[in-house]
Amino acid sequence: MNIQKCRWLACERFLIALLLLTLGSSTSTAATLLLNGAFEDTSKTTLANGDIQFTGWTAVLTNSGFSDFFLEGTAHSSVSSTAGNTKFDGTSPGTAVDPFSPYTSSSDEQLDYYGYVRPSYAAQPTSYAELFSNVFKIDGDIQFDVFREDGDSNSSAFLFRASDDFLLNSLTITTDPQQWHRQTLSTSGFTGTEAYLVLHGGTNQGGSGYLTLYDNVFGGLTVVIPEPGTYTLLLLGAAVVIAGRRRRKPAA
Ligand SMILES: [Ca+2]
Ligand SMILES: [Ca+2]
Repeated sequence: MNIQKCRWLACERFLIALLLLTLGSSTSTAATLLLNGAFEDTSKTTLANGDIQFTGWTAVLTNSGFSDFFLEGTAHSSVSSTAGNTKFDGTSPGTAVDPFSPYTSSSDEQLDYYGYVRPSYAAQPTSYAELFSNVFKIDGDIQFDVFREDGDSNSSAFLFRASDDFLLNSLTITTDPQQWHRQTLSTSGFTGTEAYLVLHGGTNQGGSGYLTLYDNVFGGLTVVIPEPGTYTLLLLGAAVVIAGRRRRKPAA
């Protein structure tokens, strides 16, 4: 084996290792919580079409519905004082306890953020808001916490396959109002499928702006879309490897 061949072999191995490393780091990062699934990153941008872009989520507003991320236990013009004052505090016999920042006492409330979706102030049953998650790889059943302000809160979750928007499963939420409940949306048979979740909130009672709160959404591996620079690096690496292989072809 001559020196030039050795250099090419070393070069190729380095590039293959680089390719594998880049692919491995750009397709997924292990996590069971959806990206911003606890709604703690509250930065947002209103898009030209009126949708609201959050980290990990896009709020789509239909017929003047509302959605935002909101600090639990505080007043807000779009959130009733009843729902706004809930602190996962066990004062209602709900089944869910905040897994990340659980209320411990009035002097240690561990306040955190949740996402809310609700109809317009006029609260027509045709008005609602939905939080669309970023695309993720299904990694077990979808689990989330939900708080319905009223029995007539129209609350539901939908799971769509990302490639063709096919509805994989849905859940109509009928939990007792005024309590945090943990809900499970089965993903049986769909592990590894790229999907997105839609969390819906409207009202079944015209004129009453009942809302739905969501928090702590689990069940997916984050899908990271490679940066344009990463694509360039991959293409450049592949081109050099192919060129190297061609160059080493034995002469006829
Ligand atoms: Ca939270
Ligand atoms: Ca909390």
